[in-house]
Amino acid sequence: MVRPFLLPLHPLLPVCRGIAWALLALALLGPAALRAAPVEVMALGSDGKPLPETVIFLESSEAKAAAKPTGATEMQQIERRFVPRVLVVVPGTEVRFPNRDRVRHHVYSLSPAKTFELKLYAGTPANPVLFDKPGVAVLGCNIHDNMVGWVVVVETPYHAVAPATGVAKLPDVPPGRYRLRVWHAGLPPGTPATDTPFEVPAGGARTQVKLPLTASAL
Ligand SMILES: [Cu+2]
Repeated sequence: MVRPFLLPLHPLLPVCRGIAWALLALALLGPAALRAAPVEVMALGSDGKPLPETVIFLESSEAKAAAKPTGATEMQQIERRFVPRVLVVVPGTEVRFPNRDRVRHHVYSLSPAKTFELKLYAGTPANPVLFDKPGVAVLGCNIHDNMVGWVVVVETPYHAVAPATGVAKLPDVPPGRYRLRVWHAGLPPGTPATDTPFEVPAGGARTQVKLPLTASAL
């Protein structure tokens, strides 16, 4: 006979075994309500075409509590462009700005969300920049006026930036009531992210959002 959990015979053995099996079943099956699932958001422009670089995030009080800073995060400079051009982080994240070009850059932000300056440098500046409050920091370079990047600081771990396909994928979202927030750097400066109630059922969700601009706006 197989006694999977408790080997010594004891009067309480069947009870213990019952509890153990119940816990195992709970762990394996789980209440569906607690299981995280993918959420896909198709971001479209006013022309109905995919809108890359759209920032999608899902907010709730539970999401805010779950937002923990990630480890090393980078926004590089390659061929006089920020890569990625749009970076989403949670408050408390340190971002490095390695310069992969032969020319020097002088990266700065005057945005209230984060004001900083990395004076003329080559390579990777020693100190990362700490983004400590929610909002959008618009980055520029003192040397190259056409360089522009955005660090979007959101209080939720459920965020994504739409790739060229326009489909932003948030892999592990627990079911629940959220606010779907949508932002794009091509919106007029200072425009807040759109804010719509959004319910994520067990098993995930798919939706589509449309913004009043086109991919060629940037
Ligand atoms: Cu530069």
